[in-house]
Amino acid sequence: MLKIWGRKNSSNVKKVLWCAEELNIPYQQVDAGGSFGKLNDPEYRALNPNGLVPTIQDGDFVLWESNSILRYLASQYGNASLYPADNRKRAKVEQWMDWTAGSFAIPFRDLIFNLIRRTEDERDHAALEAGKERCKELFTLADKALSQTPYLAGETFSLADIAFGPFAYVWLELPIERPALPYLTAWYERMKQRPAFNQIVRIPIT
Ligand SMILES: N[C@@H](CCC(=O)N[C@@H](CS)C(=O)NCC(=O)O)C(=O)O
Repeated sequence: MLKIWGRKNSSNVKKVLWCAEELNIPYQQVDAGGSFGKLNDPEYRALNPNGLVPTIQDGDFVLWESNSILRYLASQYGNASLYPADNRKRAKVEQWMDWTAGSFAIPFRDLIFNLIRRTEDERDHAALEAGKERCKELFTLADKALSQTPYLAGETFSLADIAFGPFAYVWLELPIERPALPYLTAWYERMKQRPAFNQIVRIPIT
């Protein structure tokens, strides 16, 4: 059975669990990272030399990097609408996946770590403010895209929404000042109609 390593409250792990649920792939989730530790165990490092989650084991096949895992699961367990075969449609999905990984990772980490995971003494206020501003810009850009199409990569739900969803959930639920982003909010309401989004992504933010 597919084994998914990673704590359930990690945004990158959530993507993989959500994708597995959408594709109805039976899986076993193994807690690792955060307070669960394990990431420096030699057995884990042998699977993922980065010492990060998520990692998957599918039989003897091992893979890390959450967005690569999404692509693999959709290709291997076949769902043409999540990851379209048409080159141009697929490229749009890839574009948004790369954008979430490349643009969000650092500002989002700076915002979350400083806002909820650090004490007042540990907090880096400059990084927190910069993260807040950048996230605002990025979510505003997503709102603009979502004013054109109901889902990030076009007319249908895809891996792009899965890669973006866990970040958007946290940002939309955090007690911070946000500009009014009606299209992003409407997209969020659409995600809430998906049982797997509610089950995997909408859990307490810790
Ligand atoms: N680019 C990697 C990033 C992985 C990553 O940063 N994972 C974080 C959790 S979101 C992690 O392992 N942090 C250490 C920990 O959880 O202890 C991916 O998308 O898989």
